[in-house]
Amino acid sequence: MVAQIISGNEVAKSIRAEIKNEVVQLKKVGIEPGLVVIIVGEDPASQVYVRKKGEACDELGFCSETVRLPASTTEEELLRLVDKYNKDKKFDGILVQLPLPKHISEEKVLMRIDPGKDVDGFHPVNVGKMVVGSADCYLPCTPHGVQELLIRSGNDPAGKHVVVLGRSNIVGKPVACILVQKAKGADATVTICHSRTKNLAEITRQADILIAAIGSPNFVKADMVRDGVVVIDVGVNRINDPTAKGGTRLVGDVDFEAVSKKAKAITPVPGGVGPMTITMLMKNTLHAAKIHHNYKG
Ligand code: L34
Repeated sequence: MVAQIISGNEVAKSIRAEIKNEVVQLKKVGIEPGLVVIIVGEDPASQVYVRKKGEACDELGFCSETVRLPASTTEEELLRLVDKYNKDKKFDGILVQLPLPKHISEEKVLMRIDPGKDVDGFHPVNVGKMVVGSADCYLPCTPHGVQELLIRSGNDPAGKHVVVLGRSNIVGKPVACILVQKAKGADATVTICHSRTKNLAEITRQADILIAAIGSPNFVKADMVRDGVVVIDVGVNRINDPTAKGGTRLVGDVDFEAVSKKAKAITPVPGGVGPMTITMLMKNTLHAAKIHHNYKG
């Protein structure tokens, strides 16, 4: 079977075009969506993602600011900065890039963000609203991006057995929660697997849709999937490869070469889920701007 390659770049492009049009309309009535991204420390992967978020803001006509803080920043300093942006009307969304240095409590910082500006959807108020299926909440960007990729690539999860590999708060748990919801673009039967799961391959082989989010390079092998599976690879792992430019190469959690031979559809890494994460962040920020300005367009 020749798998359909689900291009996150392409889907992201069309969603961004939709957002761009909306921004044009908003600007006519004096509204400019604003996003502030805060990054603490020098983690190279985080630097890349944060730069891409700033570039997306520029591309779509959002006002944006990136605050780069040293790894030595104290929790108190970061909390005070969050307080400042909570009050600043110029910014509709606040994003604190994770992971944070060990001496700062991520939970404390995320709790401090005004839930109305929590475009990451990580604040417990938004997490709670997501669980009950409230329309009025910010869905976390990567899980929401996964759902959009499935829908827009013609792979509606309704009635399908979705197997999620990984139980993180950023991807595994929320993506399971979103896809099991009684709603359009969801309605799946969901199984979550993790490091303590017994007979993992037996379960993954039952998947109609497999979502890999464990952060382990090339973990999913061909013998772990059935013919015709749809695979969404959330992993972004940088591995050493002397033949690659810079000596490293990005790979997902799925052995793409082998698994794509059995799959009906599969996302690549890079160019799959990554661009969707950033695009859903833009969508959440646009939504926040509309709410903050009581815009009913
Ligand atoms: N607060 N922290 C917060 N919000 C988030 O939504 C994130 N995440 C995850 C890490 N920490 C976070 C991201 O932004 C992961 N993530 C993310 C964002 C973008 C990309 C990957 C992960 C991405 O654009 N990936 C590109 C390749 C980038 C590269 O060259 O390294 C891709 O095509 O997959």
